[in-house]
Amino acid sequence: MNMKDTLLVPFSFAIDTVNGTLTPERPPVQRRLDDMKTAYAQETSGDDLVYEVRQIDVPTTNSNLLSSTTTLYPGKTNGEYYMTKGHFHQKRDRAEVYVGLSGEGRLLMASESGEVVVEEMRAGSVNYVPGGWAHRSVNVGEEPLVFYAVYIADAGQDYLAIEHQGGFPVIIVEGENGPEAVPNPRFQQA
Ligand code: S6P
Ligand code: ZN
Repeated sequence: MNMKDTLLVPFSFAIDTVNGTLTPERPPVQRRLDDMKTAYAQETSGDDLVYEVRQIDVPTTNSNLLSSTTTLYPGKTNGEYYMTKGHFHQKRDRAEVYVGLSGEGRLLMASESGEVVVEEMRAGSVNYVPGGWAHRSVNVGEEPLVFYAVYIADAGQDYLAIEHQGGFPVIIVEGENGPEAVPNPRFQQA
């Protein structure tokens, strides 16, 4: 590799760990209930803001690391906690690390053969998402769930595979003893 062609200038950002904003500012991608009508077990709609993603852009090559903050607001629709759309990486073998900054959440991970792992997210948690695992975060608390994600920059996001199988194998709902994972009635193994 010719480093003269690929040498980036080092840079820094500051993260507000309570609301996920960046300095210097990055424009957020916003997802509302209307953008996720079929993501939940029961169809939903509305202009309620569910989450915002602020990405620190770098060239999308496999020698760079893309990173972003996600601010996932508290709320529920038809008993299901607010969550991200969730995706496999387009390049399936690309891994990712999530670092929890504030709030309380669950990270759902599912393999293509339907295995499921649910991990906790909170300030100081580090979740390793190996390649091959779809991932969706869920806010089970009363404050925004804020986390920082770092991943190989050419990973890409595949949302359609999740849509086609009706979501993840489990959904997170409020149970008698707090949030619990229950089978997703819409899930169909691909
Ligand atoms: C990207 C990484 C996160 C999510 C973000 C929103 O690979 O996993 O930055 O993009 O949490 O979730 P989603 O499923 O809408 O992309
Ligand atoms: Zn990802």
